[in-house]
Amino acid sequence: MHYPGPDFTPWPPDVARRYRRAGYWRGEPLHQWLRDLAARHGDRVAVVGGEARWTYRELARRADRLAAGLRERGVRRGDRFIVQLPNVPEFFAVVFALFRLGALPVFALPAHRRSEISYFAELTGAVGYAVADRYAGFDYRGLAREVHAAAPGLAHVLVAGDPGEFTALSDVDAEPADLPAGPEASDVAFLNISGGSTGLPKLIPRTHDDYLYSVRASAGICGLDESGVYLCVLPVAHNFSLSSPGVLGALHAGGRVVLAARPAPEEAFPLIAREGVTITALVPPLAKVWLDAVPHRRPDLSSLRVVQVGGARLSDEVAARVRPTFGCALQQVFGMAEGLVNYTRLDDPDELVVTTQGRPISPDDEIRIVDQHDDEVPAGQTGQLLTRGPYTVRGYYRAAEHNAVAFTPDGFYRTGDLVRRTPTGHLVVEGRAKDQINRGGEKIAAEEVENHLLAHPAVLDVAVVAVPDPVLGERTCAVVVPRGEPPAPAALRAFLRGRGLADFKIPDRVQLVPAFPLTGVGKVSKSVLRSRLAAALAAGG
Ligand code: J2J
Repeated sequence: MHYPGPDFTPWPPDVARRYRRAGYWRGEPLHQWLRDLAARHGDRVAVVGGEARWTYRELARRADRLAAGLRERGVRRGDRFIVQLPNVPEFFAVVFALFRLGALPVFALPAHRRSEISYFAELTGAVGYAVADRYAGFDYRGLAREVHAAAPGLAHVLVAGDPGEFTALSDVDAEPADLPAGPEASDVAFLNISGGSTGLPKLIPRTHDDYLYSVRASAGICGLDESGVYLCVLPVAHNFSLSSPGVLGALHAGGRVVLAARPAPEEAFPLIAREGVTITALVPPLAKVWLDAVPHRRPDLSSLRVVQVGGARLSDEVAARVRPTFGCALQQVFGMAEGLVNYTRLDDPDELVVTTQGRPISPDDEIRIVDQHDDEVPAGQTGQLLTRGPYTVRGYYRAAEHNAVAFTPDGFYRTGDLVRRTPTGHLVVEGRAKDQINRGGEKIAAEEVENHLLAHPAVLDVAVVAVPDPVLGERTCAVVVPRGEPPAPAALRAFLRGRGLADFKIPDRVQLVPAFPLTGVGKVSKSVLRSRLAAALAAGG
């Protein structure tokens, strides 16, 4: 299948020159970066996960041997390789091995299922797929079997743990003596997943240069140094936990990464005490769960310096509880896998930390807040956020048509977020213009779920919208106009599961209606649907 559009939309040459001259892009590819870290911090512990404690040297050695093993099996520079690993140390060996070869990891979330993974395989023409044997009660070898049957191009299925009929990751091992030269820093290093707002998920090509800049600058903003211990509780491959400053930021500082298999307080709190964790990153619903757990569990959190919260809007009330309850600083993080990341700073006054979502990393992050005609709104007013800068991409992977609407002609990314800016330059997220549901940090493109539901014979029309939720912030509701006999909600959910859709995208509620409220131009009015549903919910419906 041929996909229109380039794999990668480069920055204009004069802009790229400017970013290099400013020292943002340093010409260092990620595998070289790891080698330098290993030279500097060799015997220090880099990654802790389960029983494993890998030093920097050990991590670099494993990545090199795995790279040589993959090379022997035919993996080449420019190949794509789907990586769907949970929070296990092998994640690092695999991605740095791929970086070393110049093959591109395609980051998938542990929650993704056949629908998402098959699509990534098809879109990217991936040659391989790395999974864990089992995780959170799910057997990924079964998923690999299904995906492989539909995408025979996936020549290498690698399994961390018991491989079944596939290849054990530990068997991919060779002397790294004559590996060819690795990729350039200006090359695309990997494909990130976008939250998405369209029918099919989008992939985001990030270069070594641009990503490392965001990691380095983020580590600085978060005050990470060799004494830093980062606890990774969110999925490691998510942009937040990978780079803001995340696991890579902790490595950059010569600190230690601690991987939590599950984010629940009973797992995370003992790890914080045992490892002396200094910083961690949470989504708002998880922050609430942790805050509520502190009075009962009385954990030793005395090592914590910073708790970051981001991925979805944190309410001011919950934000205000963080410092008194955890005894450390709160940092709000408003970021996106496409690039731009905003942080409240550690020396910001409390008022700003509690009520804003921070300000951009870079002095060269360009921010425009505009109305529906792309005209800037007056200072302090709410509008749509557009951005471009030294670590914000200029286009999605193989998506020419979508790029024409998702980016302005002069290269600004349309975030779809509604924000206002305070006089201090901090952004406050006021809402969203994109057709997406943010379910406690997990992003759901309404159109993607709608397209699946439209394939059901008893669904004439459907609109997937957000309904307010006290725990998650938002949940999903599929509003369905039936064709003939109304389908049972449970049957629709089972139908979506059967189509291999990730669980978090399965609608929480299904509402049957005879017809949709229409806008003036005859389109479904989702805003009317949303307010009707919210009103019905508030009234106890
Ligand atoms: C409101 N909405 C937010 C916040 C993200 C750091 C942190 C988060 C992400 C992330 C990330 C928000 N308040 N604090 O990649 O590096 C919503 C916005 C945004 C979208 C991006 C990082 N923080 N959001 O969440 O690519 O709508 O990245 O455009 O998953 O999440 O989602 P994603």
